[in-house]
Amino acid sequence: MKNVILVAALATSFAFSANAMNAEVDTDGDGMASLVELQVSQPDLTDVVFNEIDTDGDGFLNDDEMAAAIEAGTLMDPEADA
Ligand SMILES: [Ca+2]
Ligand SMILES: [Ca+2]
Repeated sequence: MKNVILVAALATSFAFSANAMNAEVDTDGDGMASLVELQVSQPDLTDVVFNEIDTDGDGFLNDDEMAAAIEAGTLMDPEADA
Protein backbone atom coordinates (compact mmCIF):
# COMPACT_ATOMS: atom_id res chain seq x y z
CA MET A 1 0.00 0.00 0.00
CA LYS A 2 2.79 2.40 0.87
CA ASN A 3 4.49 1.68 -2.45
CA VAL A 4 1.36 2.55 -4.38
CA ILE A 5 1.16 5.91 -2.65
CA LEU A 6 4.87 6.56 -3.23
CA VAL A 7 4.61 5.76 -6.95
CA ALA A 8 1.58 8.01 -7.27
CA ALA A 9 3.42 10.83 -5.51
CA LEU A 10 6.47 10.40 -7.74
CA ALA A 11 4.33 10.40 -10.88
CA THR A 12 2.60 13.55 -9.71
CA SER A 13 5.79 15.43 -8.90
CA PHE A 14 7.30 14.35 -12.20
CA ALA A 15 4.30 15.76 -14.07
CA PHE A 16 4.67 19.08 -12.26
CA SER A 17 8.44 19.26 -12.72
CA ALA A 18 7.90 18.94 -16.47
CA ASN A 19 6.86 22.57 -16.29
CA ALA A 20 9.67 24.57 -14.73
CA MET A 21 7.86 27.85 -15.24
CA ASN A 22 5.03 27.02 -12.87
CA ALA A 23 7.19 25.02 -10.45
CA GLU A 24 9.16 28.18 -9.57
CA VAL A 25 5.99 29.98 -8.56
CA ASP A 26 3.89 27.08 -7.31
CA THR A 27 5.17 26.87 -3.72
CA ASP A 28 2.35 24.63 -2.42
CA GLY A 29 2.78 22.22 -5.33
CA ASP A 30 -0.85 22.01 -6.41
CA GLY A 31 0.14 22.63 -10.02
CA MET A 32 -1.48 26.04 -10.18
CA ALA A 33 -0.26 29.55 -9.41
CA SER A 34 -2.43 31.57 -7.03
CA LEU A 35 -2.29 35.37 -6.68
CA VAL A 36 -0.48 34.99 -3.34
CA GLU A 37 2.12 32.66 -4.87
CA LEU A 38 2.73 35.05 -7.76
CA GLN A 39 3.03 38.04 -5.42
CA VAL A 40 6.04 36.41 -3.73
CA SER A 41 8.09 37.07 -6.87
CA GLN A 42 5.91 39.87 -8.30
CA PRO A 43 4.69 42.06 -5.41
CA ASP A 44 3.26 44.63 -7.83
CA LEU A 45 0.76 42.17 -9.26
CA THR A 46 -2.77 43.28 -8.35
CA ASP A 47 -5.92 41.17 -8.13
CA VAL A 48 -7.34 43.17 -11.03
CA VAL A 49 -4.49 42.12 -13.30
CA PHE A 50 -4.61 38.58 -11.92
CA ASN A 51 -8.31 38.27 -12.76
CA GLU A 52 -7.54 39.43 -16.30
CA ILE A 53 -4.93 36.69 -16.66
CA ASP A 54 -7.20 34.08 -15.06
CA THR A 55 -9.32 33.65 -18.16
CA ASP A 56 -11.39 30.73 -16.85
CA GLY A 57 -12.01 32.55 -13.56
CA ASP A 58 -11.14 29.69 -11.19
CA GLY A 59 -8.83 31.88 -9.09
CA PHE A 60 -5.64 30.07 -10.14
CA LEU A 61 -3.38 30.26 -13.16
CA ASN A 62 -2.73 27.05 -15.04
CA ASP A 63 0.18 26.60 -17.45
CA ASP A 64 -1.77 27.93 -20.43
CA GLU A 65 -2.88 31.07 -18.59
CA MET A 66 0.66 31.69 -17.32
CA ALA A 67 2.16 31.22 -20.77
CA ALA A 68 -0.42 33.49 -22.40
CA ALA A 69 0.15 36.23 -19.80
CA ILE A 70 3.92 36.06 -20.16
CA GLU A 71 3.60 36.18 -23.94
CA ALA A 72 1.26 39.17 -23.69
CA GLY A 73 3.69 40.91 -21.34
CA THR A 74 1.12 41.05 -18.52
CA LEU A 75 3.26 38.82 -16.35
CA MET A 76 7.02 38.71 -15.90
CA ASP A 77 8.61 35.42 -16.85
CA PRO A 78 9.68 33.92 -13.49
CA GLU A 79 12.74 32.49 -15.21
CA ALA A 80 13.81 35.75 -16.83
CA ASP A 81 15.65 37.20 -13.82
CA ALA A 82 16.72 33.92 -12.27
CA1 LIG B 1 -0.08 26.61 -5.99
CA1 LIG C 1 -7.53 29.83 -14.23
